[in-house]
Amino acid sequence: NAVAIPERGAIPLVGHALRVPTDAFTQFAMAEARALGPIYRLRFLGRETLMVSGADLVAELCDETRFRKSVDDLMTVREFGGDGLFTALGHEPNWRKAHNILMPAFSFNALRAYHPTMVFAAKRLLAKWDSHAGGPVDVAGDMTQLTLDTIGLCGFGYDFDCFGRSEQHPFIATMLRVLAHAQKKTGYLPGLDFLYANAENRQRADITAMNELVDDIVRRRRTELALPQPSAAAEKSAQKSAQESAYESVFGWSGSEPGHEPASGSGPGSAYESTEGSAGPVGSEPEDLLSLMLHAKDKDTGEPLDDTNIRYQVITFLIAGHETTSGALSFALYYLLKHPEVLAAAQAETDTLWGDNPDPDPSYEDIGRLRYLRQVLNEALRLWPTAPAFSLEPLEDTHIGGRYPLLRGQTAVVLTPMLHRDPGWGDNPELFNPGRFTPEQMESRPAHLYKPFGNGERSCIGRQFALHEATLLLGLIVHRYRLLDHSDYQLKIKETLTLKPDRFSLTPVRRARTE
Ligand code: MNH
Repeated sequence: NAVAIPERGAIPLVGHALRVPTDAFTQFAMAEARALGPIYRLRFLGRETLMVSGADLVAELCDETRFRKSVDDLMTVREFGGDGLFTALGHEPNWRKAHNILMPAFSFNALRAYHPTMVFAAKRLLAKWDSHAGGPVDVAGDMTQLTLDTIGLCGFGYDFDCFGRSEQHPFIATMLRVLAHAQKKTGYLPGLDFLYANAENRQRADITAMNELVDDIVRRRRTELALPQPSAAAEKSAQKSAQESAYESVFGWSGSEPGHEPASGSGPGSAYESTEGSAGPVGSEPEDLLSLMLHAKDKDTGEPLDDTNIRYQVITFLIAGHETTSGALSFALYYLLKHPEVLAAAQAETDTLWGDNPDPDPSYEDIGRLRYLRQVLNEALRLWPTAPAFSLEPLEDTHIGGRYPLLRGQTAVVLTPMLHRDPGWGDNPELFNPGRFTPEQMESRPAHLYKPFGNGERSCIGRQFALHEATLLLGLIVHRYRLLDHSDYQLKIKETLTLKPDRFSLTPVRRARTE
């Protein structure tokens, strides 16, 4: 007894495509969910998709014995992500291979080893904000620079040094253009290729530029490995200044630049205090993402990743490893700005840890103690999950909710921002309330009501990395600054596949201290 699925009137072939603003797809889909309900159909240029946000339906879709991730909606991302982890089909051999190989880079031990590097990167952001002396800062822009620096250093031993350069690192503009185009392109009408030729040419050129950076990162690591003497490596990279050229700001793990060695796992030591390299002799590189990509072998097949796949993985991690975290930090700061009582509670928490010290050196364990700030972050990711959707396909023809047919080859999209506003969240799901994420609240709530990191084995591999990095930075920010809403900012969402607050600025002012 199948039941009709709500949908708007559609034009043959084109379907609903003309209604859909491709640069604001998520907000459109949210409005439609409010009007049409927890499940509705979208027809898009001959494809049809179920848009799902009801908690009970999502719980079913999260059953991995019945559904798997679909990349049909990610085809424009696959043009540069290839069979990298994010855009690989689950049954493509390279997915499990890379999953096996790269998981160790996200263990708790690995996270502990990244911690000093994350602190190092966070302090460069604080230094920039200090230098603004009471003026406004571009929040999403600065968060993007911070998170790109962090994934570059932690994952690849590569320093984008975003705060050290007068102009934005070209990778950022290129990547944002590529993502925006990948989103827009989903709405291209068939047969009108000539209309899109210019944009497509630029996209190809942008992807080539990103690949060149990636190849440079890989080549540098391989070259440094091959160098016979540590001193040779040290001299070589010491000669290069961070600003020398767009793509030339690498600091080898061989540690020639004070304070720039990435997390190496090769001992404690603070990444921003050491005066000489400490990451070990040339020839023994750190266990970061890049070294696993280059050398580790899959336990099942005994094979390493091939060169083409490595390129896709580096691109994938450079993008997935920072865009969403940047947005999450920006939304969290937005809510802290707009909720003085929440900001005060967060500051009480950091004061308990770090007292009057305006410039603490947080330990790894400290970050786990910032429980309230973690709740703030969780709640920001509830209202604005920065990766706002994920897609599933049934393994066999089936029904969901016992009545809505879903056939093999069709896809269902989980619309996370609306799942996160399901009645299961109570009467006022639009209200920002970190109290929703106390341990008691979390235990008493169905797990599938909250999916900011996706589901199952295809869920986010970087979740703990992102939460640690973001909590650490929020802690340091609220401990050091008051936040002024100098422009009475009104939230506007910018979509480039991920979500961010658009043109959001605030004014950080150093907190008065008693000493
Ligand atoms: Mn992340 C998958 C959200 C941070 C690397 N990430 C996903 C998915 C979501 C997601 C949702 C599942 C998408 C899907 O099912 O199609 N990720 C986030 C959010 C943050 C985030 C909201 C920050 C906040 N992600 C990170 C970081 C990294 C990372 C940081 C890397 C350092 N994410 C990935 C990768 C995948 C992924 C890689 C694909 C995993 C797989 O399919 O095996």
